[in-house]
Amino acid sequence: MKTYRIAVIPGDGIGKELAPEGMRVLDAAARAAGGFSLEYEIFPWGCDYYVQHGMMMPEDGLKTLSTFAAIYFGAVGYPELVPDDVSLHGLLIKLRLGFDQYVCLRPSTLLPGVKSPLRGVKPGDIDFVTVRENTEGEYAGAGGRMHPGQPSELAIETAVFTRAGCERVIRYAFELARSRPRRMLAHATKSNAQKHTLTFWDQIFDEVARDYPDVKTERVLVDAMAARFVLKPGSLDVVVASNLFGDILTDIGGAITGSLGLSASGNIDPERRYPSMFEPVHGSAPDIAGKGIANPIAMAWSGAMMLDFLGEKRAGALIEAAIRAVTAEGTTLTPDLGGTATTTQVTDALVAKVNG
Ligand code: GGG
Repeated sequence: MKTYRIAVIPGDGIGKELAPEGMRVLDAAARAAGGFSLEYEIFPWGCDYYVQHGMMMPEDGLKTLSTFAAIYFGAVGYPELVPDDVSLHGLLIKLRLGFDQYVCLRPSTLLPGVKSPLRGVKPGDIDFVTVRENTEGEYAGAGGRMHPGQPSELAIETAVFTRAGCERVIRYAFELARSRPRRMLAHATKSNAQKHTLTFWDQIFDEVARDYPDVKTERVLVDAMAARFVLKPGSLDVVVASNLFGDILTDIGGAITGSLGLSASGNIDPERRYPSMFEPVHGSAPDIAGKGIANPIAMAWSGAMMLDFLGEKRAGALIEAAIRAVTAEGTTLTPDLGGTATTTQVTDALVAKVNG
């Protein structure tokens, strides 16, 4: 029997409550599918760790994690303890960059039984995937502040777009689009205003597109793309976007599919040189942390993406089917979906469905 070693980083806020719930669902799926098991090691890294050690994770954290099959991540951020830019760059972004997880895969799917805030939209009408560039762009951390306290004080944040970095993520998005029935790929840009980086992005997109004549492509300005997510989400199949644009657009993707509490993601190294990392799109939600009402579905769904990536497709599919069954029934839902169930009750319902 195969055993996968999974590094679990619950992180902060609701991440601490959701990681154990996600592991319950994963274990149920492993038992039900058979043929493999999961062995977890928990790493208590995050803002509490920062308060004790002055850093979000140990110096040798990447080396420690490098031997695992995958990373299962909760959420990061607790601004009462650590400024958000310090916590995000000190943990989540450090892992994405350190393990060259250059593809951030974020599906937007309207589940059965879930009501979209958009009028006239029903399950099946929203089913697209955003491929977010995950290691450079606007989150490269390049920049600085000068002349503090002076009238001339200034801050610069430089977006970094490399040929290799753009090409590999755009190529991944084309391959993904080619594997889906509609074979459509839209790329988000703002090259009318960002005359250096995004014109370069557009140019590379057009170059790569020549290798995929069977994929229908579209260039969409990011502001128009944001409106499109809301007004015509059914017209989208695969979207590729830079780091910042992808981050913003996928929160809209969560909103139109009923709740960010349903949005899963994978931070992927497609070449499998390093562990990939799976996490809900939502953050640590300090306002509801400790109340036992956070929605565990995004965490469970991220776990399904992890199993799928590890090659355990049947187990991943069992979790996805359980999620669909629970939302379709609509009797055990957390408050973000209009229900009154607790985190644990929703997880129990997911486990029961996985067990059949
Ligand atoms: N579970 C994801 C999480 O903690 N997200 C916090 C956040 O602000 N993320 C920004 C990003 O995904 O780049």
